[in-house]
Formats: sequence, C-alpha cells, structure tokens
Amino acid sequence: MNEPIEQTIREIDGTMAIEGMPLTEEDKTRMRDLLSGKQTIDDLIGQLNEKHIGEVETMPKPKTDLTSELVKEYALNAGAAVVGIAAASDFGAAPEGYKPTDALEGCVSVIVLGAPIPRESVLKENMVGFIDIRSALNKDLKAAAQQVAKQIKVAGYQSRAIGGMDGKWVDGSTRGPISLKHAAELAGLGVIGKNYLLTNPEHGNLLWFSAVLTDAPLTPDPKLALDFCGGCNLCIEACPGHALDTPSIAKKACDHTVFKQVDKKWEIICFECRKVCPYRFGI
Ligand code: B12
Ligand code: SF4
Ligand code: SF4
Repeated sequence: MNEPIEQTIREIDGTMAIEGMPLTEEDKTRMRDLLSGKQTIDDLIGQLNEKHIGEVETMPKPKTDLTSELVKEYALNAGAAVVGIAAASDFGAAPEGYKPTDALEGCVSVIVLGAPIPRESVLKENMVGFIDIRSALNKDLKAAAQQVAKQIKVAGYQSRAIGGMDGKWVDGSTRGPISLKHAAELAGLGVIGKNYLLTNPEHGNLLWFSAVLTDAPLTPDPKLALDFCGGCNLCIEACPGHALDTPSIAKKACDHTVFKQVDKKWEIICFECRKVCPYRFGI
C-alpha cells in the first residue's frame, strides 16, 4: 500500500462526502491505478465512454423515433401492396361518430394499407366464389394492420387496427368505424371516382383496405390531384341497381343488388361498377 496515494484518496473522499457523493470502492480503485501510473487517463476515459454509451443504447427509445418511413416499412413487410398516411384532422367532412378521433381518442394519424384482388376475378362472368377471395383478402389486411399497430405500441404510442369488416350493425348493414375509401383518398392512395370506388394509379379500382389509427404525429402524404372521370358515365349507366345515380352511393340499392344467396351461401354477384371502368386496372 502506498501511503501518500491513500492519503490523497482519503482527502478526496472527505471532500466528496461533504458534497453527498462519497467515493465508491470502484472509484478508489480507479484513482489508485491512475495515481500509481498503472492506467493512463486516456484509457480510463475510453473505458467510461464504452460503459455509459452502452447504457444509453439500452435506454427506452424516445417517442420521436417513429417516422412515416419506418411505419410504411412495417406495413409493406406485413403484406400491404400500398400504404399511405392521412392526417386525422382532415376528416372534418366525416359524420359525427365516424371520425378517427371517435375510434381512437387522441388519434393524429391514419395509416391506410391496401392490397388488390386478382385482375381475373373482375373479368369472371360467374361471380360465385368471389366472396371467398374478398374475405381472405380482408382477413390478411386486418392481420397486417394488427401487426403494424403492435409495432407502433412497442414504440410507445397508442394504436388501433381497423379491418374492412369491422363495425356496428346500423340501419340494416355494417357501418365501419371510419370510411376506409375516404381514408385512402386522404392518404394519397388515389381518388374516388363516379363509381364511388377509390381508384389508384397503379392498381385501378381493385384495392381493398384496412387502417391503423395512432396518436403518433406522422407526416401525411400529399393527396393526388387526378380527375380521371371527366365526361364518362359508364359505371352509372351500367349499375343494375341504379345505386350510382346520386353523387355518392345509394347504399340500400347496391345492397339489394350486390348480394345473392347461392346454395345457402351469400355471394357477391355484382361487380359492374368496377368492371366497366376504363381505369379498373390503373390510370
Ligand atoms: C357496408 C359496406 C358496403 C355496403 C353498404 C351497405 C349499407 N346499407 O350501408 C354495400 C353493399 C353498399 C357495399 C358495396 C360495395 N362495397 Co363496400 N363497404 C362497406 C364497408 C364495410 C362499410 C362502409 C362504412 O360503413 N363506412 C363508414 C361510414 C361512416 O362511411 P359511409 O357511410 O360509407 O360514408 C358516407 C358518409 O359518411 C361520408 N363520409 C364518411 N366518412 C367520410 C370521410 C370524408 C373525409 C368524407 C369527405 C366523407 C365521408 O361519405 C359517405 C356519404 O354518404 C366498407 C369498409 C369501410 N369501413 O369503409 C366497405 C368498402 C367501402 N366497400 C368496398 C367495396 C369494394 C364494395 C363493392 C365493390 C363490393 C363488390 N361488389 O365487390 C361494392 C361497391 C359499392 C360502390 N360502388 O361503392 C371497399 C371499397 C374499396 C375501394 N377501392 O373503394 C371497402 C372500403 C371495403 C374494403 N375493405 O376495402 N359496401
Ligand atoms: S356493386 Fe353493382 S349494384 Fe353495387 S354500385 Fe356497383 S354496379 Fe351498382
Ligand atoms: S367508369 Fe367512367 S365515370 Fe365511372 S369511375 Fe370509371 S371513369 Fe369514372
């Protein structure tokens, strides 16, 4: 034991104790090593940096780490073919009770996931079996939204996944928590045409949707400025239920035309508004 070194350590310990921070045994060993020349000050700084930077990396990540790019990557990895982000504040025209903030308190961003049905299913003459394709796609898109919602929660934000079949039974049909096609339009994924379907530049009107609501402040995508219908009225003329005669959709008229029971199973038997559109496969 080197008495002059031990005396120095006792003096420093005394001063630090007055400040309420007495030296630990680890501190004293470090000082002994430094004062005896066993370790250089540069080595010590290197060791301390390594230890504390390591600690910073394992600390919980700050909320701001969640970017729009990252969330879109989550959605694409989960199986979405397209993804866009809308600002919840843009849903002012949605009816009371059906805005994103009604479905998730404090909602700021709406992430919309989409995937297309196969082109062949639109060209089929006989629609029997189409409902199974629709239901499988709805299930996959809901699962993808749930996966993204979970990843958002891990980052410390609130989230809620919305599937295409979610909703309440209101006035004889399913009323979704939000309108997914309006959400898709606000998220820059396309434009709603006279057939009242969201039409996307790459996938036409074949997309189905799900969404994730979150309080994470993500950067919204710009809306698309497209006017593809012009003077065309093909879908309005082709609709057997005259459901598109009004600027939106006469839901009951479509409802009564689009479904039919075949061998005790409900099938979707009408697809005219999708089929006749020149932009059904893209703009
Ligand atoms: C129920 C339903 C139907 C029922 C409606 C029956 C009824 N009596 O209500 C009927 C049978 C009509 C139907 C038919 C079809 N449907 Co549908 N349907 C739905 C479903 C499940 C819920 C609709 C809903 O409740 N929306 C929420 C309420 C609040 O909105 P809304 O009432 O529709 O909207 C009105 C207002 O509230 C307002 N509004 C609401 N929110 C907002 C927001 C903003 C910003 C604005 C400006 C306005 C606005 O706009 C409308 C004005 O009347 C949605 C899924 C969903 N959650 O969106 C799919 C959905 C709309 N259907 C879809 C499809 C594909 C179809 C069909 C093509 C099915 C088929 N044949 O394969 C047809 C075609 C109809 C057509 N041309 O639009 C897709 C649309 C995809 C796309 N590319 O646009 C959706 C989004 C399903 C999905 N998972 O992708 N459908
Ligand atoms: S699905 Fe058929 S009934 Fe419904 S709007 Fe389209 S064309 Fe009309
Ligand atoms: S069929 Fe014509 S009017 Fe209807 S959505 Fe397509 S482009 Fe628009």
